[in-house]
Amino acid sequence: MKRVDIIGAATAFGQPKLGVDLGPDALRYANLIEEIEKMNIEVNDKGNIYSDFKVDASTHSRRSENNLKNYEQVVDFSEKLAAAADESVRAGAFPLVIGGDHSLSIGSLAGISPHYDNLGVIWYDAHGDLNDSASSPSGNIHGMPLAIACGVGDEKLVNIHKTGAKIKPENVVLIGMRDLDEGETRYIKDRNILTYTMRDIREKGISAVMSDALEYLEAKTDGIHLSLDVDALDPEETPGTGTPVGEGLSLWETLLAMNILHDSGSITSMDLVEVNPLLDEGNMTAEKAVAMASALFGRKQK
Ligand code: B3U
Ligand code: MN
Ligand code: MN
Repeated sequence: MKRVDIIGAATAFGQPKLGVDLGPDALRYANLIEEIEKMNIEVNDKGNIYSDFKVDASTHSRRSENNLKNYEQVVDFSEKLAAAADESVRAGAFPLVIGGDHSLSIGSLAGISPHYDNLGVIWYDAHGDLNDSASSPSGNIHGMPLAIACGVGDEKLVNIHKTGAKIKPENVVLIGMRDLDEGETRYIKDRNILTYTMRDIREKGISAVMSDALEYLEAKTDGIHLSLDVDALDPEETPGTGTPVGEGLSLWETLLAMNILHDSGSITSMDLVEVNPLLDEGNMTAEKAVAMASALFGRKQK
């Protein structure tokens, strides 16, 4: 790896709560850059990307007609982020996109995927983020980015940066699932997406799950993007996030998962999303998120 590019995705438009756009700076305050540098990796902090639209309380209560909240804002932000992520991969760097809500993955995957023939994706999250405007119960776009990357959903969002689907459903693995909507469950079944629910993780153990996921993806992809939503973890571990769901992964399970991914050498880019410092206890969610990223870059657990 030549270097890690930190791309701050300061967006909150994919969901209704103020504060998640401050996530990138909370992660920097928790020493994200210094911790990765400790692994003898060069880090280039590219600063934050902001939408030209202003974030305010009224933005967050607006509901557009097509059940896509803050639609124009998300389109605008996704184009900007895609350009930055594209540039980073082009330069030979590992893009680490720090959020920001999970709608940022529309832009990161749009920018990264054109550099691969078959990009794999590990979606480590309590949620599938596989809704479209018809199936979404909320209209929040952070519940839709994986479907959009697979080519399902609003035309403009699907065609960000490059026309059409960015990834194939058979190159996706879902890990940590415990809050799926009906439409998402149907989509997973129809496309036969490899899915590990919390029950699967309890039965098999996180280590076997990660090895199986890697084996499945490595056989048919030429790069693997990790999209890590901190709400994959139990809210006791990561309270500073907008849509916590109980009975989640522990920190040690996640650090072990990140170590296994590191040892594989197969991860080529990453999103670290949904840290909301305004909902946090101190800065503990950001601190744990930094520990997870450090583990992906090689910091070993004792
Ligand atoms: N599936 C629900 C809830 C949700 C999705 N992602 C998050 N929450 N973080 C929805 O609104 O699409
Ligand atoms: Mn998510
Ligand atoms: Mn989530």
